[in-house]
Parts: sequence; structure tokens; C-alpha cells
Amino acid sequence: MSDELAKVNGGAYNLPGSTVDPVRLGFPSLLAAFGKTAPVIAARELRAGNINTTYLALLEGGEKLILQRINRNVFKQPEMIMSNIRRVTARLRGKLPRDAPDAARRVLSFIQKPDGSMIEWDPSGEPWRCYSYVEGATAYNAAVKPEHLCETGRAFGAFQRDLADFPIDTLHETIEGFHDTPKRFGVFIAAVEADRVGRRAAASREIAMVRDREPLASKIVNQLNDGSLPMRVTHNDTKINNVLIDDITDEAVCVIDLDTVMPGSSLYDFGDMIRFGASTAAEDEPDVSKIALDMGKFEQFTKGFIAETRGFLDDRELLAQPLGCLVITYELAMRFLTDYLDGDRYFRVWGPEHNLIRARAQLRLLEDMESKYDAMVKYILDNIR
Ligand code: GN1
Ligand code: MG
Repeated sequence: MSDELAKVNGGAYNLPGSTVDPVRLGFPSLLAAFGKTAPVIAARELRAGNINTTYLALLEGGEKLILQRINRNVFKQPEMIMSNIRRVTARLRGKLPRDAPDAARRVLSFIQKPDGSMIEWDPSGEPWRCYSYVEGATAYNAAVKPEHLCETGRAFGAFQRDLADFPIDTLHETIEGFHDTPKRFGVFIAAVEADRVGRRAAASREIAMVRDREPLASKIVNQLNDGSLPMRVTHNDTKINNVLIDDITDEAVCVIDLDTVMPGSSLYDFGDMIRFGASTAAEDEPDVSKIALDMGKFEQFTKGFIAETRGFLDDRELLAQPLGCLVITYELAMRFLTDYLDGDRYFRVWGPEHNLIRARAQLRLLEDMESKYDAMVKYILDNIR
């Protein structure tokens, strides 16, 4: 993890992130559109995420707000996202205990404009949204205490459970075929064949590894299609840094980044949580010898996940979860490699090799997960009896 991405405290107001000029970025008029007219005292960019651009604004009077520019290349219809988020956050809020002491911190609160919409288009045609900053909690790129793992597992498990009775057919598919791994395999093959920017030769080993595993791509989709796995409302981006952890109690406070909440499989969420959080190294670690699946971390995540989902997920679905780890790690390897071959058009990169490094890291992790697959299943089996 780079220091920049880790929690950085700094600035006169002890705000995270790096200082930006709010006027140059047009914050006063964006905030005014959301009915927030107090002057901006300080603004920082939070360097989190590979897609959207996120800022924290401190207003006179002390209110802290997040302003986020939605990446339109990725999310073609921002209104759809906000329609999903509006209803999902309302449902999650409804599931909080009546006496929850810090209810306002437990679910993200998006600010509505006077006309009720939650998007403001800036003069250059970019969509922005605004939500309350959750005080006293941190999004960690890697767990700094062991309890963060179990808490994260709990948070994502509870998220699915709380949305189990959500009318799934009313959710928009914000990115079509997001976890349609066979379709992504097709896109990958097309990128290999097109070789748009002449990088194919540099990635020949990784391309072969992805090709060799093609049967893995359809393992979950087939079970969703034949009904052996149920469709659920899933988060679809369950990185550990998408759960805010309380700075004092170390408990999970709030699940964030709801852009990809869509119909999906529980295996996607479990798999992506393990892929990102239970690795011994960062998602883009260049030294593959440092990358493995940490079974101790796996067990902590799984313990939390099972605690919240038992009963709601039956034993069969719980025991299928490790397949999600393989498929999602494979899918990410494929997505990073596709973007490398396409010339870095999707993910934010720090240089021309970044996507290749990411793909290589995912493939190394996948190999290690393959060797630990039985151990993952065994842990679940031992803990649901
Ligand atoms: C993107 O931007 P961020 O970090 O929330 C991506 C995820 C990937 C992730 C890999 C909409 O998420 O699917 O798993 O990068 N989000 C989208 O780090 O494509
Ligand atoms: Mg995301």
C-alpha cells in the first residue's frame, strides 16, 4: 500500500487527503446547488478508488461533506446509480435498530437538491454528488488490527442480509454484465486480438494464464442461470476500504461505495472481500513473491461473514463461497489485463505498467488460492457445524 493511499492525517484541520483549491474546482456553486451555501474553509482530495474522484469539503460552521465526481466513462447513467442508492440506503436505514445511538453514521446520507435529484452537472458536463462525511471512522486499505477483518466480514454479510427482502427486479444494472465473467473473457480475447497499443507481446505469459483458465469464467454464472445459486442484492465492490471502521471502538460503522449495488451472487461479495483483503500484499504489489492468500486473514473475514449470514444463506451457499474467491480474482486479473491491452482506458493508473502489474499480482494470488481451495472449504465446513 502506498503511503498516499493509507490514512493520511494532515492540514490545519486534521483532515485526511491532500489539499486542493475548492474555488478552482467549482465547489461553491456545486455545494450551493445542493443547498449548502456556507463558505468552504478547506478542501482535500481523498485518493481512494480507481474510478471516481472524491473530495472532502469543510464548511464554515463545521459541516463536512464529500463531493464526488462520478466517472461517466464507467457509469454511463449516473441517475440510475442514484436511483438505486436512494432506495438501498432508505432500506438499510429502515433496518437499523430503533434506538441505534449513531444511526446517522451507519448508512450514507446523500444530499438532495431542492428539486429532489441527487446529481448536479457541472459546467463542463460532469456529474457530481454530495453526501455527509462520517466522522470518527476510517477506510483502511489494509487492516491495521485483526478485528478489522472480522468486522469487515460482518459488515458485508449484514449488508446482504439486510437487503435480502429488497425487490431485486427494481434495481438498475448500473454496469451491464459487471460480473458476467464469460462475457468479460470474450472482451479480453477481443483485446488480445486487437492489440490496440502493441502491448500483447509484453503480456504473453499473463495472457496464457488467463486463457488456460477459461472454464473458471462460467462457474458462477452457470449456477445462477440454472437456479442452483440464487440471485441476491449484492454490493459488488467489497474491498476492505469500502467499510468504515470506527476510530475508537474498531467496529464496522458503515458500508460505502454503493455504485455497483446490483443483482448478483453472494459469492461475488465474499470473493472480492477475500481477494482484496486477505492477500498478504496490495492488489498492485510488483514483487509477486510477496503475494499469497493469508489463511489467518481468510478465517477472520469468514468468521464475521458467517456470523451475519448463517440461516439467511444455507449451508450449500456458504460452502460455495470459496469459488467466489477464485472467480473474482480471475475476473479482476482479466479486467486489469484487458485494460492494459486497451491502453489504460478504464482504471486509473500511475504509469504504463500499472495494469500489467495488477494483473500479474491477481494471477499469482489466484494460483495460491487454487492451492488453498480445499482449506477454505474446510474452514467454512468446520464453522457452520
Ligand atoms: C474499482 O474504484 P474502486 O476502487 O471502488 C472497480 C472494481 C474493482 C476495483 C479494483 C466500478 O473500484 O470493480 O474491483 O477498482 N470499480 C468499478 O481495485 O469498475
Ligand atoms: Mg467502487
